[in-house]
Amino acid sequence: MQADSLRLYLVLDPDLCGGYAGMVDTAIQAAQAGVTTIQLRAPNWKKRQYAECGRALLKALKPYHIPLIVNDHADVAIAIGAQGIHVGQDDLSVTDCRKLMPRDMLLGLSVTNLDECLAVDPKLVDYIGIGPVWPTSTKKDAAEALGLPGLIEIAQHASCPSVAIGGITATDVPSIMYSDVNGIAVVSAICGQPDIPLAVQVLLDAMPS
Ligand code: TZP
Ligand code: MG
Repeated sequence: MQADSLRLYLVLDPDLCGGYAGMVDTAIQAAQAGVTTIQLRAPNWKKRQYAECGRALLKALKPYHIPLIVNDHADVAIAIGAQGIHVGQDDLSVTDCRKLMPRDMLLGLSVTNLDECLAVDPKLVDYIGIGPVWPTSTKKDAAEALGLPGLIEIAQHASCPSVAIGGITATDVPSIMYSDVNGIAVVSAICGQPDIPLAVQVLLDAMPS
């Protein structure tokens, strides 16, 4: 995976975006404004709805040439022809995902501590999401926040590209980007914001060049 694609990674949330249509609308506006990857994440959805929304997102995002990553469900991601899959430590293992996936599809893995990071096989995993950096109300079952020192330690040991996630706002972007990650992933800093293009621009402007 191009590490540049991880620079500003938007994770869509149906509650904050106002459902399926709101997610597609948010994705289009955010892609136009410069996000570099988009993930479909809807932990309470059935797979049928996931696939329908994923197909709508793929169609809407086609002109922008940015990857669409499907959270949790490898079968959905493969069936709809998404560019990637993102799994957590309790989802289908990365070894099993790779058995199912076409060769050129991307695979991301969440890590919440140093041991999980050290266990990553970069031959299987294209990127890791490290977090939560700060406490977040967006993910109800999030692990304990790492803080900046925890993020730095994990990012420095990563064997593949990485993004930081969890409670990140524009104010944190410079310090987080200096911690050896390739980008930041956000939900609430973009989803549900009154002006989506502005929210994206503020995050991009805060990135060190
Ligand atoms: N994984 C770790 S924290 C998190 C996810 C999906 C939620 C991040 O949301 P926000 O609103 O950017 O804190
Ligand atoms: Mg998961």
